[in-house]
Amino acid sequence: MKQLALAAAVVVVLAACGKPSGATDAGLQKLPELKAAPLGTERVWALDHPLVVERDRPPSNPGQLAYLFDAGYGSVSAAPGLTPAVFTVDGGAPSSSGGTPVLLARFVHLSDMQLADDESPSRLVGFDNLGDLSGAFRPQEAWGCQMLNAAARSINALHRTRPIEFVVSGGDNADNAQRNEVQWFDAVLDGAPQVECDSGDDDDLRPGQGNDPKDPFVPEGLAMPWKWVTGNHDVLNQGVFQLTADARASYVGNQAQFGTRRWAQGEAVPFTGTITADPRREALVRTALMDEVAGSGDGHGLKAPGATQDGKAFYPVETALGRVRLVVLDTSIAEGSAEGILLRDDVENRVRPMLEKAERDGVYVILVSHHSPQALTDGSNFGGMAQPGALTTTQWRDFLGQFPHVVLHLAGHSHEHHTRVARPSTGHAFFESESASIADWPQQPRLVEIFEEGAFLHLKLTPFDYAEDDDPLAAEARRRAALDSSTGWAGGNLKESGAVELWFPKVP
Ligand SMILES: [Ca+2]
Ligand SMILES: [Ca+2]
Ligand SMILES: [Ca+2]
Ligand SMILES: [Ca+2]
Repeated sequence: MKQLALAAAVVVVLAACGKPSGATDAGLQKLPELKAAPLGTERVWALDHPLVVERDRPPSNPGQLAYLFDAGYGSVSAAPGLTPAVFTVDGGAPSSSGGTPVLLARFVHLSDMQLADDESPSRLVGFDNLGDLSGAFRPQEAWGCQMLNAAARSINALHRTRPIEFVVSGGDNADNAQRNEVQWFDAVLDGAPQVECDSGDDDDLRPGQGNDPKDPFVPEGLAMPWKWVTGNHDVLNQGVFQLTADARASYVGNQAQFGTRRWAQGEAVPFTGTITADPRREALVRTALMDEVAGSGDGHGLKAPGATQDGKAFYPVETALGRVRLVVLDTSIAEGSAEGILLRDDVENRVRPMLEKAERDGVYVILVSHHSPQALTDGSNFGGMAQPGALTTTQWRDFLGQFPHVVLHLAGHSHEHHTRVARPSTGHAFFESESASIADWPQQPRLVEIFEEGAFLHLKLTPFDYAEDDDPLAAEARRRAALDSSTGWAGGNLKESGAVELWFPKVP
């Protein structure tokens, strides 16, 4: 009964506050600039409630969500800074090189935003579970644009302390390969005059401006360029299923078959049945995705010659001092499957020339892809089919081992911070590291700093929380993500803090 009353109230509000979609609202203001953004080595937000798997209380049910908040899930406190874990390629003690550190490059890795149009018929919320499909629904997913804006505010504050050259994505920028999701991602990071992350009905969940995630707002926008990396969620339905003609038609239709959200009926999900169609929900096949991103802002790396061939993003990113170069790889599989792939043809024709050039130039290389080498497959996992010419994890590591300037392969996808040393059977050892997501707790990008220090490169990867200062919507999103994590509904183990220092011997 209570829910019905609430739904009726929301419908009244909608009728009262309807306005043409895309209209600009006068008087909207950016949030104030942050005074400071602490790094994770100074302070982090920590969960107050231990992990207890609440199998019978799905946070997708507003009654259960309220119960879980009352039970203390979602409560967070500021905790002391993280102590970095130290890695060397030979497993020995870190070198006390004695050299004065010289900063070679400083950038941010921002991974797995999974910005979701939570009202789309493409949603598969009905499949949300405690296991492999935990990502089908998140109680914070409607707040994605506010979370991304909060991350941009923190990155800009760090930049004002010491310049950050660029932000590189970790992939899974959108959740569902949808045009409006990609456009929202671009608009928030590029600092559009206004963005409204709302589709179908123009919803106003709480009357008034700037007080709910479906309200328009003025994003801060990054103060530095950002670079695109493609993830499985950027090219597939829910990160798993191919965008068939039927799937593409359903995206812009009015039937929610597998569960979505219909705010007019309140927060409860999944809703199945007839919803308001929206052409801005167009599914983006990978060539259309490349065109959409390349056509926004400065093109986000995709205007480099040959960068978007075959709809796959492979390109280099230079750093200002010219001593370190990023090489972006596209490991997504448009034919289906959440896991990653590297095809021998792409490696030989697109990656090898970039690595050979880096070697000729004497430049250190950081590879960046959505999937880590550990997540490389032949494409035959759930939702996909075997692809000819796929490299195994071992073959990829052995390939990289031939290039002495390869220092690190940086990735996302796992939604957890993880670091390891890769020791190929031939060639040299290097590092692999995955950053956590923005979508799920701990919702942290990482600052990547590369120093030259005596006979070593010294890499510091440091997570940091997005700011919630003057931003109750970002704070609400954090508490929801905390609740999702500590009730077991987000999956994952979160064993590593993500603060690491990596020592790599310089190439003579
Ligand atoms: Ca979930
Ligand atoms: Ca809506
Ligand atoms: Ca709205
Ligand atoms: Ca509102």
